[in-house]
Amino acid sequence: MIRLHHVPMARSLRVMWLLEELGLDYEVAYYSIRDGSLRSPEFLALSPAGRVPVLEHQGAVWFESGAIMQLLCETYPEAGLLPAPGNPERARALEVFAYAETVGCLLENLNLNQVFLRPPAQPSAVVVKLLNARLRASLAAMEARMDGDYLLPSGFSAADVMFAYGFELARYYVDLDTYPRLMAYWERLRARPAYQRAKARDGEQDIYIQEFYPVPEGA
Ligand SMILES: N[C@@H](CCC(=O)N[C@@H](CS)C(=O)NCC(=O)O)C(=O)O
Repeated sequence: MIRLHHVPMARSLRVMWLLEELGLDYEVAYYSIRDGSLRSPEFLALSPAGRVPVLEHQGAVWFESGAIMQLLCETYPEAGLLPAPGNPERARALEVFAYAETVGCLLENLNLNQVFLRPPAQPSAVVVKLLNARLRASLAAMEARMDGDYLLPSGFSAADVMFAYGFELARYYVDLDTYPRLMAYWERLRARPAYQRAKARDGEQDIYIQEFYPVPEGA
């Protein structure tokens, strides 16, 4: 039995997309980031910080999206979605796995400031400006390195799933047209049937209320 604990449009979408790429059957337990369900004792027993994704896989319980992605790729090596130890591309793949969380943490902090803070609390305009600049710099660095169809020279891999999830979400904070190579890359990824199946199961997101969150005036 495989069960994914999932919040629509959260990092658990990475795992959902990978499960689709692997062609595995899985159940989905849906949660909302807003209703307290991630803080229930039952969920905290699965995920110590009360975060998604969690994957129950054949009796094991895994949390942290990067670890889950790596474990899945290594459990199903025949899919060829992560270079094995000894393969020269493995270093690049693991770098991208971690870099995706550099981007993920910037998005998370922008979300805290610009989406989740409720009045009378106010975001710091200066902090938002810095976070936004750091996000743009992180994406620009990947844009500069993008010299093929996918992040690894050998082709599509789980590294693309890890990184592209954050690139898609960055549209709430930055103009993605600033990154033409990443945009062309993203169009290639969006066309993948597995991505489309994952989006069909993702569910209705209740994280973002606006289409775009600009840096506040006066920052
Ligand atoms: N590094 C962790 C981060 C997980 C994480 O923060 N997930 C968010 C959704 S994207 C979450 O569950 N947040 C709930 C909360 O912070 O209360 C991972 O990659 O799995």
